[in-house]
Amino acid sequence: MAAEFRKCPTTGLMVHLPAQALIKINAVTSIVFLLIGGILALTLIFTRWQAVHLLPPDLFYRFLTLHGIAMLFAWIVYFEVAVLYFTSAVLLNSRLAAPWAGWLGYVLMTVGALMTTVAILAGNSDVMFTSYVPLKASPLYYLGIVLFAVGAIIACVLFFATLAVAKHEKTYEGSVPLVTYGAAAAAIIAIGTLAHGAIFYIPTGLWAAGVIPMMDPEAYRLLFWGFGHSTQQINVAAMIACWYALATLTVGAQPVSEKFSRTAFVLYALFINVASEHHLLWDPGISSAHKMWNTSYVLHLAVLASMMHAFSVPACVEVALRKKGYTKGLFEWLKKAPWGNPSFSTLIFSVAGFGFLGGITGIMYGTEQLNILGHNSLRVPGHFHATVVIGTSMAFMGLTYYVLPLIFQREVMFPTAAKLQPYFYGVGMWTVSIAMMFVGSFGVPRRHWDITLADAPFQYSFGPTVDLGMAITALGAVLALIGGAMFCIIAVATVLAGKKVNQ
Ligand code: HEM
Ligand SMILES: [Cu+2]
Repeated sequence: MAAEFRKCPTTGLMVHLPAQALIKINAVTSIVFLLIGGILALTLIFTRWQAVHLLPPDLFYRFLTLHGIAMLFAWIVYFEVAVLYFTSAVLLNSRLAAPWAGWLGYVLMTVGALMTTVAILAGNSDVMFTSYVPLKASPLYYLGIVLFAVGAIIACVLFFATLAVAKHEKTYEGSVPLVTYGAAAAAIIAIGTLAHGAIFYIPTGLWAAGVIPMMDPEAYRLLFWGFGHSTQQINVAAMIACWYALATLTVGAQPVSEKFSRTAFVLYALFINVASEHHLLWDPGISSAHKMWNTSYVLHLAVLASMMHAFSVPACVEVALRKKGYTKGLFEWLKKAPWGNPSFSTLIFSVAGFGFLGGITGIMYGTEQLNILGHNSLRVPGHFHATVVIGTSMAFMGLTYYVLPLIFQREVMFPTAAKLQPYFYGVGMWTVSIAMMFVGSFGVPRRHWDITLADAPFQYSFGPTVDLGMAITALGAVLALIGGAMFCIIAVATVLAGKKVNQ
């Protein structure tokens, strides 16, 4: 048994080698999809910027569909699976309950992701990631997503089985660490969410295959967002678990109050799924009273949880830095913070971006009247690139800089580039998000190939302010793409050729 473990010289943790292998393969696969999604993003932005207008319409919608799937499903979920194995087996010094199940999950996810990718590239599944009925994709598209979801459910079950094994075999003392607790909140939300996904993707696939005569679009949208909104909450819970991990790893911070932070995670598990109807605020099929109850009351219990974390994470960083002696004035601790450590700068970009850009705009667009004004405009992708990109994706990037030495046992290559990478990506994505929201508030639609309506009997122009806004969006995207490429190159080069450490 012991041969299956190695002792990490840096952290003293006992690392289960089969768990380590699964963490590696999931992390590498996620980064491959990030690279694919990033290249597609470049083509999208340069199509939306009318001065370049790169892609023809069919390719625009095809790449838009694949960008959403590669990023939001593949990059994020593979990484989350790696986080689940890390926070259960590694952080608890435990063996992974059943490594074979981890591999089964990985194979299902990968076969599924490839099926959906092939279906999209084949050109008969240009349905965008929401695949709203009556848009119809090839049955392969839905089958791929279902297999992917089943694989991810297996990973969540394996996470809980490993927690049970660790408890039974007494591999840790006291209660599980906060990071594992946060990952558990994410996994609880995930199991319900992914099952939800199967409930409507299966009949929709059967409808696309001609087995079922019709799908009700209204029911589809409701079920889709029961899944689609909740998947974002898995990301939020996983991101916040990463925030606590990064605060500890970078400045040695400890939660100011464990109870406070744990209560906030419980609020997520209880309330976050209920606010799904903020995606349907314009939908004629649901009554206003119902929508308002759902989004204007219940939503705030989940928002409360985010506010609790948004105060407690910076607070624990401040306390840790003040303990190091940076006590002069109000902000010496902030000035003397390790800004050259990419995981730290990433943490700050992520917390501030998720809170100020993503969170505040999310609450605004979750209000019925404001939502109706901004719906289907570029405000919406502006908002969610702040949450899933600046928030979640950056937190995952920050953690990668520690996963490389601790799990891959390699020294991060190109340290100067690594230092700069978060600034390129962070400043770029902040620019993209703000500029998208800005032009969206002028009415520029989302998912639109040609805002001049060149093929229509009349021409349309939003005017110079919007043209400038779109150019700034493209400029931000270029910065972000440089940062994204730097991240992928550093990670892949380190995995393949980094100097071996911690052997
Ligand atoms: C360099 C980074 C990125 C850039 C420049 C970028 C850019 C874009 C653009 C231009 C669109 C199309 C907006 C529209 O016309 O409606 C888009 C859509 C989208 N992006 Fe990104 N993106 C990036 C990274 C990401 C990441 C990391 C994720 C997820 C984790 C993501 C998730 C999405 C989703 C879900 C959509 C919507 C797809 C749809 O409407 O069906 N993006 N992105
Ligand atoms: Cu939502």
